Amino acid sequence: MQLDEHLKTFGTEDHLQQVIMSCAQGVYEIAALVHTGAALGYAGSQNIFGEQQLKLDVASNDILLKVLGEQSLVDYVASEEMDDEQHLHVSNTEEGGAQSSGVFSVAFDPLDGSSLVDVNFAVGTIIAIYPKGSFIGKKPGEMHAAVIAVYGPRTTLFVAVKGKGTHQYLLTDGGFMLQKEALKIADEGKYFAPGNLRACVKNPAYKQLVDHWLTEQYTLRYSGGMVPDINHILLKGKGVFTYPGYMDEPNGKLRLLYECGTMTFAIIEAGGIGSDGKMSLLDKRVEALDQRSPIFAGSKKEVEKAISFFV
Ligand code: AHM
Ligand code: MG
Repeated sequence: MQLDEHLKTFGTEDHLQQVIMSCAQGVYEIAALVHTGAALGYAGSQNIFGEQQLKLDVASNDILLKVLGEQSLVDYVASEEMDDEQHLHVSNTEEGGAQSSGVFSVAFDPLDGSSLVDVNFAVGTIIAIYPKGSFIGKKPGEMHAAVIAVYGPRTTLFVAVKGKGTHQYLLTDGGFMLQKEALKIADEGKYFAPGNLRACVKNPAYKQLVDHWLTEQYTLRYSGGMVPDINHILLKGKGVFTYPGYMDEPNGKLRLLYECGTMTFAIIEAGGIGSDGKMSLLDKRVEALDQRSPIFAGSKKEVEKAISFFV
């Protein structure tokens, strides 16, 4: 079944469906760039995090801005590759002011894990569809839908719609086809994906957690890309992904708006949980676009166990 047909089966609202389909078109175009290596190399610019941008980062960002701009449903956009949030469409009012006609605000990390592209590891795109308006003050729990792509040997897509579950689609010659409906993450499962292992040196709690996983003979499934790592949890239906902070970087590296909140939304729609160690990431307010957050996400009991080492 095609993506748009499947979205209709669970009553996805028309406007939301249109924006999801635009995101899918963007993923289709980004996949072509990733798979051919057409835009490898540095762009010669930096993002707000001071990270070198790859040509692929910039090209993927441009693709998403283009596809989202093709209809008038999007109000604000924010991207890991842009300095600030911006209105996608602004029209002038009779009084001479400016107003946006959008219904949704869309935040994205156009190519997460892009430092892995040159070695041909899997990478991803993370897109969050929120109600209209600025992202500042919003919580990931307000999201209408998450659209997450994995560019591996195959291009696959997760779409999570609030209250309607997380589903997986496969990019084929005929478009995105439903592959797995209503993914389900079990409460327990012995897979671990330990991001920021370097933090063990300055965060003994993390080292103890890793020792626990090793002693209990958990299986390591870690690629260095958050999207393929969480993809593993969603598809195997169990496991835990962690990216804690440490003394110098108490919030770690991953961003609440662009990465942690959106991935958690898809995990929670599949029956798992996602926390910063203290609270659900869905309840955490976005105070700044570039706000970072620790993340512990996946199977409920595995996440709770992991967090217990840090309290
Ligand atoms: P990016 O958005 O700059 O690509 O960084 C995000 C990626 C995640 O996919 C991954 O979990 C993390 O960086 C790994 O970072 P590190 O190996 O530096 O800890
Ligand atoms: Mg990223």
